[in-house]
Amino acid sequence: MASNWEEFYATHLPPTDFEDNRSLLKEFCERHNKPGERIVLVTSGGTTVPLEHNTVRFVDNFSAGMRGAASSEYFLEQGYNVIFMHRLKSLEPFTRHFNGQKLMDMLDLQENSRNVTITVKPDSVDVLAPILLNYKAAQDGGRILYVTFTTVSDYFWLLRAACECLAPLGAKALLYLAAAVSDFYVPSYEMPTHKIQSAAVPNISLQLVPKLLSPVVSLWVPHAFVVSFKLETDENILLSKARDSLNKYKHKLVIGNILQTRRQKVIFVTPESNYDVSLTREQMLGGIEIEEPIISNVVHSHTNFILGQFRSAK
Ligand code: 9Z3
Repeated sequence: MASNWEEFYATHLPPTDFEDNRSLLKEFCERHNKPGERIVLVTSGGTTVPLEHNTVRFVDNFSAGMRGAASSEYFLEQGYNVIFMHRLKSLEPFTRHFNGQKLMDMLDLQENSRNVTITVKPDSVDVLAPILLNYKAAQDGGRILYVTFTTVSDYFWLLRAACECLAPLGAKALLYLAAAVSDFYVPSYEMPTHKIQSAAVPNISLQLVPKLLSPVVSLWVPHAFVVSFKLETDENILLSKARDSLNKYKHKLVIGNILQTRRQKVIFVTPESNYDVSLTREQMLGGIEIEEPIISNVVHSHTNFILGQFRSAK
């Protein structure tokens, strides 16, 4: 019998831009599969579940994409090459700092009869310059690849393709699965083609989404360092849920967080122990982001993991 996830791929077509993205992923992974280089796959943002093939309505998963976007910047700082696999229109590394009208407010405009000059306001240069510098360094060095998904099905296709391209890197590949993935969906064959009519209250039946962590860890990238996130709203069950996930999928690390406090505190759950990573009030007021200590801890564990593999291969 086919497993749930195999059945999912058999009954859901790949997104239209899938082959283009697959080529981009392959080229990126081959180019960075060199001694001393590492690649992290960061997934970010929430997936949608369409209710109609010609989609007017969909169910969405909450996530601004801040965790993934901020983490990607810190991974780049630590020398990683980054595949930023994110929900279309969610926050992105670098541009996340200038959301809404912020960028407009940083600019000045002088106009005379001959020409228009746009300049950065002197007090904004200090803010913009370091971000622009890091952005340019990542772009010019070809160290970041952006790929996007919208639906949970797009996400499934992209994640498997990314894993296939990352597999040859072995332990040098890090998966940092911060995207908020739908737990329920309407199977393609049960979905109406056209907009659901409101003459009567529709009866929508949802099915459980297969858990992709299982083939990711055991089949697709068995030598990679896999980190997943666990999101809860009830503090009392977070640790046990995170530990259950680690026991079930046997990956390396689960980072647990509570919706309301996710910017201040997370819990690292490893096979051996668990510990909090948090910011003090002063750090928060000083503009430190929780992703900074999260990434330094993750990178430290990934380095130990690579060294461990290296020693056991000798
Ligand atoms: C997370 O827990 C992320 O940290 C957040 C980040 C989505 C809370 P924001 O994007 O928020 O900064 O606004 N992601 C994983 C969520 C998730 O769906 N996890 C699954 C689960 O909890 C397991 S893969 O069951």
